[in-house]
Amino acid sequence: NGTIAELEKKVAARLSDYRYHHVLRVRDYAVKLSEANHVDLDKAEIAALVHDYAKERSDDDFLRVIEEQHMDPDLVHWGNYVWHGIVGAEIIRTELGITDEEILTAVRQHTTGSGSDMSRLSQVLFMADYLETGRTFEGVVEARTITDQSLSMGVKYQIVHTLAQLVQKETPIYPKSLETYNYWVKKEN
Ligand code: DGI
Ligand code: FE
Ligand code: FE
Ligand code: FE
Repeated sequence: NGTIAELEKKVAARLSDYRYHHVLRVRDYAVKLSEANHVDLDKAEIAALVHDYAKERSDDDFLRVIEEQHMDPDLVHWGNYVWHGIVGAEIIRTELGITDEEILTAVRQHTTGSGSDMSRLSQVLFMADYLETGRTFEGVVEARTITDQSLSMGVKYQIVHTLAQLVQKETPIYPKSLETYNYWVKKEN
């Protein structure tokens, strides 16, 4: 239901200009990765446009949705970086009318990744968010090259490097991130 232009307007209305432009760059990168990896372009475009839709909501907004939708009570112990994907998917369903479970799951998995249940669509969104042309972290060129060669090797690169950085900064690790690491680190290609 609705066109891409309408979806763009609804997303833009909920985000700062800075973050909306990130979203548009993720869309472009997701379309490019989808073409190379035989992923449905329309699903990838929609998933990218909505992936950070809830990122600028208040903590109270997320806590209310966790309670109202009877989500995992452990979620309350985490923060925006976990909520905007997992709880955000329910907000996207309600407010944007997106019901495609593959798209919603890609949004749920876009920050932490996941183990064996990551679809190619989820992998594309996870990598597009990491590699979009505005990203400038050390290693981004290498990460783009690896991902051009193999989407799954890109996923492995990202989770290894993100986890190493979180440990370096002594930041709490969400268990799903560890599950993602343990699954993908064993992958050969
Ligand atoms: O929303 P974006 O900034 O575009 O990107 P994102 O949703 O992938 O969030 C990335 C941030 O989340 C990045 O700074 C690393 C952080 N992150 C990912 N997994 C974990 C995490 N932070 C903590 N503390 N623990 C995690 O397990
Ligand atoms: Fe995000
Ligand atoms: Fe990400
Ligand atoms: Fe993002």
